Amino acid sequence: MADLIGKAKDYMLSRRSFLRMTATFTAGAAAAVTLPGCGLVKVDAEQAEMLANQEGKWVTSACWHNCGGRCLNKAFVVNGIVTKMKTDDTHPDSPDNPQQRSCLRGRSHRQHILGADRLKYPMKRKNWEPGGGKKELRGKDEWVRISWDEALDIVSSEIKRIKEKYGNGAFFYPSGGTEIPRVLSLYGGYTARWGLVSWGTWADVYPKITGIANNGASSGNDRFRLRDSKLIILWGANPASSSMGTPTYNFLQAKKEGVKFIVIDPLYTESARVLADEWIPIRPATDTTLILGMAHYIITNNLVDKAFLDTYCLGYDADHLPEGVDPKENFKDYVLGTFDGTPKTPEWAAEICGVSADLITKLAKEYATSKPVAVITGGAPARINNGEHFPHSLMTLAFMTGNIGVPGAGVSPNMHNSSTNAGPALVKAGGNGVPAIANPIKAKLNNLEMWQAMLDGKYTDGPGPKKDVNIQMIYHGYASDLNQRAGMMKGIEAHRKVEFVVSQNLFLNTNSRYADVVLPVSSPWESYGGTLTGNREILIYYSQVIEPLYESKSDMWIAKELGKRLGLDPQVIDPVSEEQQVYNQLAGATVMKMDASGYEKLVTFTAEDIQSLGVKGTPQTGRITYAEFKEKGIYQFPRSRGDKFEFTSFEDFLADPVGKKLATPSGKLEIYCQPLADHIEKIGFNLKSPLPKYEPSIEGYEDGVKDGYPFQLVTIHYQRRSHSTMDNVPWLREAFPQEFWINASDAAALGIKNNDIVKVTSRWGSIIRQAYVTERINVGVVAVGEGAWIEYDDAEGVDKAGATNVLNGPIPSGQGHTGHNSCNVKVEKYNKPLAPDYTWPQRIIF
Ligand SMILES: Nc1nc2c(c(=O)[nH]1)N[C@H]1C(S)=C(S)[C@@H](COP(=O)(O)OP(=O)(O)OC[C@H]3O[C@@H](n4cnc5c(=O)[nH]c(N)nc54)[C@H](O)[C@@H]3O)O[C@H]1N2
Ligand SMILES: Nc1nc2c(c(=O)[nH]1)N[C@H]1C(S)=C(S)[C@@H](COP(=O)(O)OP(=O)(O)OC[C@H]3O[C@@H](n4cnc5c(=O)[nH]c(N)nc54)[C@H](O)[C@@H]3O)O[C@H]1N2
Ligand code: SF4
Ligand SMILES: [Mo]
Repeated sequence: MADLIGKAKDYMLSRRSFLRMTATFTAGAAAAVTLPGCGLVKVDAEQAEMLANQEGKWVTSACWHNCGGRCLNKAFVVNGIVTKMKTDDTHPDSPDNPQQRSCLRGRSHRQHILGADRLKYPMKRKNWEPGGGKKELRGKDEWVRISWDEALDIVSSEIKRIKEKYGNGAFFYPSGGTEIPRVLSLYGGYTARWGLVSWGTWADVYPKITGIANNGASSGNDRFRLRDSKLIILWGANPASSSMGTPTYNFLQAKKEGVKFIVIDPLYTESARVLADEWIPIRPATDTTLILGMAHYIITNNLVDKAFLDTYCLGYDADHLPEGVDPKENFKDYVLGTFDGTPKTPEWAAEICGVSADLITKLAKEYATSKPVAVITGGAPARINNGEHFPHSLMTLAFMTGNIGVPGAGVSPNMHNSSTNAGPALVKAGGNGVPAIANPIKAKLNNLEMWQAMLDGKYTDGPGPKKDVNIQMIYHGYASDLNQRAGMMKGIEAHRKVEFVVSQNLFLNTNSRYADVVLPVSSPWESYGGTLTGNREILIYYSQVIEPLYESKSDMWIAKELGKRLGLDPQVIDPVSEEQQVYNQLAGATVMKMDASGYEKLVTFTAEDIQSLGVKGTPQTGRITYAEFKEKGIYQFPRSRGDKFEFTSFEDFLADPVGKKLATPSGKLEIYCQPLADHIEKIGFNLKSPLPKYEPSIEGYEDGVKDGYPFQLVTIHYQRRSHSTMDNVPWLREAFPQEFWINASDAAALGIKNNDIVKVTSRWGSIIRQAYVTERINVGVVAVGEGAWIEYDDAEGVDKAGATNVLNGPIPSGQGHTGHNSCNVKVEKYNKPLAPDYTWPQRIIF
């Protein structure tokens, strides 16, 4: 193996040439634009020559992370070694049929998968003993290599012991993968986790007020219809950093056709650099006031689309409320302040959101008069504590101006690869044929309560008194819960309290570092293959690239081996072979017929194909042969302007509001939404009015002012990594330095210069980072990329990596979805040096 890694190193693309490419990418507007059209990674001349002389083949490699994009990546495999990567060259690139080109992460994937810090062998903590041993050493103990047999015996005997002593409810499996949950479910069940981190309050608000599930693809326009917009507002959306792949490129086509772009964001983002005609900096977690201020102007200047509201909506004014509701409880009177004495004027809004009243007025006028307007919003502005008012009011603004259901109009809560391309999937994979196994235990801990629940044994289950829970084992699978959920310092405490922690991962990431036993997992590059979905026009079929590295094993192998030791039937845990699962997905894959009348089979399989794959199946005819799909690695649906697959959400409803009524109690768009209020009441954290009203967020701007935390923190999705995934890749660390954004005037007032080390403190913890002093962020706002792997310095009481969930508090509210962008902090200069993290030692434990 050492030799294999040595050989791979010889072939590596030089760090210098990679950084050169990164520099072009981050340098400015042109950079993000050119990504879809730029060349492949360059290698130095000597290396190019050496590589050219090698016999090898291109294999479609998985890029499977939860990264907001989905691109075609190929690995050149020579002698079982990956020597270089490339991206989509399966067809000529054009604006109408763009190639699905990868980002810097995809291009540095070898540095990740073949990293020296891959977990190589099962390891246990030196001071571990049954029941935990010195539990306080979790996160700082030494590691000891053990055999797979010993590792599996330890994990299974702890599972048995804990079940016997405390019962199944003591097992906590927070997230990721289906394999271990199958084992735990068959073994009597486990306490699960609930609550979303991505969508913020859009998650339940969108379906409650529209009757349509919020899966991203269901809202807004497809990429061609976006070109019909007059104005596109990126309302807290930064696709150039957080939806890599085609979204920014699609926006550019709209821009080329003359669409105006306004960006409302505390940061002047990469997307703003590329697209914005105007940038409106705002205070985080206060957007609702901006919306209400705009609504006030629109109402008082007779710009309301009354016919739209009367026909399609419930709750705008006293004449359109559900029966029995107090007529004072309507949106119009709330905005005008008729009964509460506070008109939500632009001046009122300006005080809170920091956007001037003049600008609010101008924006309102433009929004109401330049129809159609499309609003694209990431999860970010709704990723705030008790922030249900934001999505509710943003939708209402669109209803008031008839900016819904018309080509080029709409509100799209979406930050993934469908954000510029809404509409039903034009190609999709079939199911894998594996029957689910239900978890017999119904108790679930909310993201924002789980660590505290482990510390004090209580959790919320509805509006009644809290219930008891006694977690004694944390089993970390395919996720990064400790690092990626708010309240990390509580999380570490909880990890040091329970009797057993196990983590299966590719790396000694945060979950693994704080565990007793770590199990090395093989990556999808080392597995048989599979499918990946992306934007609605593509399906990717990746294949095995290399053999499993070192002693790593698949998640399923681990599940079966544990199952055997727990007396479970491995056939029930793993009833369908990997080969058959992939075949099922491919044979079941469907593609939209060219006349849009429904779906047909995608892949042709001959009897010989089926035989050579060693699977059960019957020959079928589809649009692409199995061999071609495997070779290309992608099927891309052909599109053109004006085709039958263009899409705008709510178009059907607008055409026929009775026949195609919505799945809400009123059949209409609900500005007055009792089901939403009931839903939140039932969850048990707080109450919400059925109307969209402004209520300051917990740890929003107002709390910061009140409590002496003058800065509002936003935690952005960062190009270095996909959440915490790939944070350990040194090249990416060097390219994206995990900097702390602060406005130049704020920095000057604190005596902070560019690259100075600063300490950032919230009510929950402290981090240190180097300052990026810039005009590209609003005054009073600071930002750090989420996902860095915590490096806690106990002596100093600070995290050196800038792990944002050290700062984000575990504050349960509303729907129970996390509010990572409402967080108050203090900032001060830190008078000790901090070396750039790409120079830090990697976490190599054997
Ligand atoms: N402060 C702050 N925190 C945030 C956010 C924020 O905006 N601010 N954003 C939130 C959002 S939107 C999200 S979606 C979450 C993401 O939170 P997570 O999904 O928990 O985070 P990832 O870092 O994607 O974790 C994936 C892990 O799986 C591992 N892995 C990859 N492949 C395999 C495999 O085949 N098997 C196994 N066993 N492991 C594998 C990777 O090494 C990695 O450790 O983070 C949230 N956290
Ligand atoms: N590079 C990279 N891309 C990713 C991911 C990743 O980890 N890395 N993760 C993917 C996943 S799972 C998700 S869920 C998405 C998240 O996608 P988003 O939520 O769209 O991404 P963010 O970077 O959190 O925020 C987008 C913009 O919103 C702004 N913003 C923050 N708070 C507010 C606010 O209160 N008001 C307004 N108006 N703007 C605000 C931020 O400054 C930022 O520019 O990203 C996906 N894409
Ligand atoms: S955007 Fe995502 S899928 Fe595409 S190359 Fe980057 S990491 Fe891979
Ligand atoms: Mo997410």
